[in-house]
Amino acid sequence: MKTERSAELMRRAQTVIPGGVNSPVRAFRAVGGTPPFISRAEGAYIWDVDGNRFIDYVGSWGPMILGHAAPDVVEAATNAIKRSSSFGAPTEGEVKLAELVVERMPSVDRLRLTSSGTEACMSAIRVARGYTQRETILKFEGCYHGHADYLLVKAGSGVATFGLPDSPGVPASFAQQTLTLPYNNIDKLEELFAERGSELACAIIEPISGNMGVIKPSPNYHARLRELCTQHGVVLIFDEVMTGFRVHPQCAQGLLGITPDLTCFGKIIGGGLPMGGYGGRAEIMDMVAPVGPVYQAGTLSGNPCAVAAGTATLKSLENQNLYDQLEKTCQSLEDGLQEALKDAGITACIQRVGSMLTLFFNDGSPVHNFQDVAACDHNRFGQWFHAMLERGIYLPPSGYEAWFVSFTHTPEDIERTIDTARASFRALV
Ligand code: KE4
Repeated sequence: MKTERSAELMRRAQTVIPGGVNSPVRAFRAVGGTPPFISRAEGAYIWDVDGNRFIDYVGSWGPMILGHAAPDVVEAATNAIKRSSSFGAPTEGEVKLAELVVERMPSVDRLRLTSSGTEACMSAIRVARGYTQRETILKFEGCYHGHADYLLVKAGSGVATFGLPDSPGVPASFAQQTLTLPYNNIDKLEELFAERGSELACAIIEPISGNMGVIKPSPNYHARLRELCTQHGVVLIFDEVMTGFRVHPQCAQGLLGITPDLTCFGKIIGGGLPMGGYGGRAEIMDMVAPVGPVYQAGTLSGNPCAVAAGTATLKSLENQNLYDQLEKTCQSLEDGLQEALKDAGITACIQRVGSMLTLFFNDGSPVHNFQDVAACDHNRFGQWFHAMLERGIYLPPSGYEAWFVSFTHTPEDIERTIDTARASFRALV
């Protein structure tokens, strides 16, 4: 595989951009090597600056469910930018997008758009704190909600102890207002809510995890979390930045049948342009300025080009049978990978929800939480990642991430992926 131009660009990039990238995971630190610099993409394929073509399972980390350069999205964004890229004033497009989300999502009466998922999550938490007049928040180990200081926190020593900063620059005082629990552990939920439920402003969770690989909630987990939040007056925030309109036309909450108080959106809602959003019950969302006292703002919030791209994307996701077709594609991918693993005599655990999938190199046991993921063989993942990349399959460069399949991945692409996996597994043994 030719890599000269990417290598040269990485050398230049590192002299002017930290690590040569604008988001850490892109630097391939978890798998080693130099990342290909991408020049263009179309449908399920991306091309790098050395002319290599890959079948893409990153999909810009989730937004590209329609495939790259989807014609309707390109046309909508192109027409929008011809009318200027930004006004800093209300537009009809924002109203239409908000109406579309409110109509589609029973739990959302009001929606505020932001420019990223991080902004959406930090704003939802601020609204929850303002609404409840409480300061302590609860998050779950392995879930990622963007890089606001008080969310870069790891669990303290005991359930009821305060969080610890998980990055330099995060003041201990900020971390101390964040409690962390293991994902999928109902007993720990019961214990914490019994002890401190009345102190909590909110519980924020990825309803189906994607940021420690794909992990499904255990049976009754979210139902119990919902009950405990209701019982203690805690705002339940579903962070659907990744799962939103990815796993179901009504997001993970529609798939799971759980109604959160607030929902965070991102990725697909912007069609690949910078966009996030948060929304929920009117009585909570009407706390948000200018109608309420909780301040939140953004120069490019509701940007007309991102709104055009996001609206075109959501309109293409209107019917369930599109998701059914995508489910068939992803089931065949999962089945083929399982068979290839078996034929190679390699044990691993594949976990999938719709078009989000992760292959964990372990003894084949199911993965329920962050500790289980950390115990997987991430060195082996790195070797396999490169064996696949060299053969034209572009996977997320970390064993803690989800793969994303688009509507444009054809049966031939899936077959090619499985054949390549078969060859790559052989290279491992
Ligand atoms: P952004 O600020 O990156 O738009 O969104 C943060 C965020 C919030 N919530 C969830 C559930 C998310 O998955 C994300 C961002 N996801 C990562 C992928 N693991 C983005 C990739 C990156 O950081 O470069």
